[in-house]
Amino acid sequence: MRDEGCGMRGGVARGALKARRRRGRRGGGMAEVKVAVLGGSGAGKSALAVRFLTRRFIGEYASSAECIYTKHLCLDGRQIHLEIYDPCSQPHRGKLSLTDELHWADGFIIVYDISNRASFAFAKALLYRIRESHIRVCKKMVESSIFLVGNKQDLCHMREVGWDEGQKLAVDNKCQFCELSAAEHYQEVVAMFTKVLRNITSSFKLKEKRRPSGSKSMAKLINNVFGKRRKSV
Ligand SMILES: Nc1nc2c(ncn2[C@@H]2O[C@H](COP(=O)(O)OP(=O)(O)OP(=O)(O)O)[C@@H](O)[C@H]2O)c(=O)[nH]1
Ligand SMILES: [Mg+2]
Repeated sequence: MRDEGCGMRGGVARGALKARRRRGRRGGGMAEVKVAVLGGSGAGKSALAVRFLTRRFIGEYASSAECIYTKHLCLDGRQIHLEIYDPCSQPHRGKLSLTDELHWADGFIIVYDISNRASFAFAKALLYRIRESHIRVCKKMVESSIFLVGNKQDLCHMREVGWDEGQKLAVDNKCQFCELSAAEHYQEVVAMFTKVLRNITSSFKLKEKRRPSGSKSMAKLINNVFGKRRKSV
């Protein structure tokens, strides 16, 4: 994966996610990919996003405003305009109204803190909420575009959530899983984001294949109507 620069848009109004539902392609064949990083308060959402975008772990991150970070990169020879949504502080017991995020995002990274059981329960609730709404849309997409991340692996001496519990939750919800540390594991963070992007772009390709182009579908329609008639003459 080649990095081609990044930027950040802070203070995103809730309406901004709604207004930004356009999917798939930008000009010049560039794929537009939107990833929402969700999870309980303090799980490490901003740390993960910033680590991926800047390679750095800063330690303290503003959590009063939601942001959309943007990055241009090249993955498997394909140009990608990536947008990463980092919401402001999400309380564990917050109301799980994800309507805007669900419409906006092509993929989700659900983060919990392995040293905080409440954050795991919140991640579980988020997964159920995403699955129940997406299952009606496209089963295949749900299975490939959600990544469950157990963050703060460096705090394993304070562990409250076992690796096997995270793995089981991921298997039950047919999503991918890893444990890592945004603080210490830059390569793992990049590998995780890369998998998410690969899954999303290959689901785009699948959709493009399934949907016949305008001229092809018109030809098919004409053939269906006149082809059949011709037979009966
Ligand atoms: N030890 C350790 N601390 C981490 C790690 N990732 C994040 N943190 C710390 O956890 C705290 C919360 O991290 P954030 O990235 O702000 O978490 P968040 O999910 O964005 O939090 P909100 O925006 O408030 O919901 C910060 O003090 C980070 O420095 C990690 O991998 N290991
Ligand atoms: Mg944050």
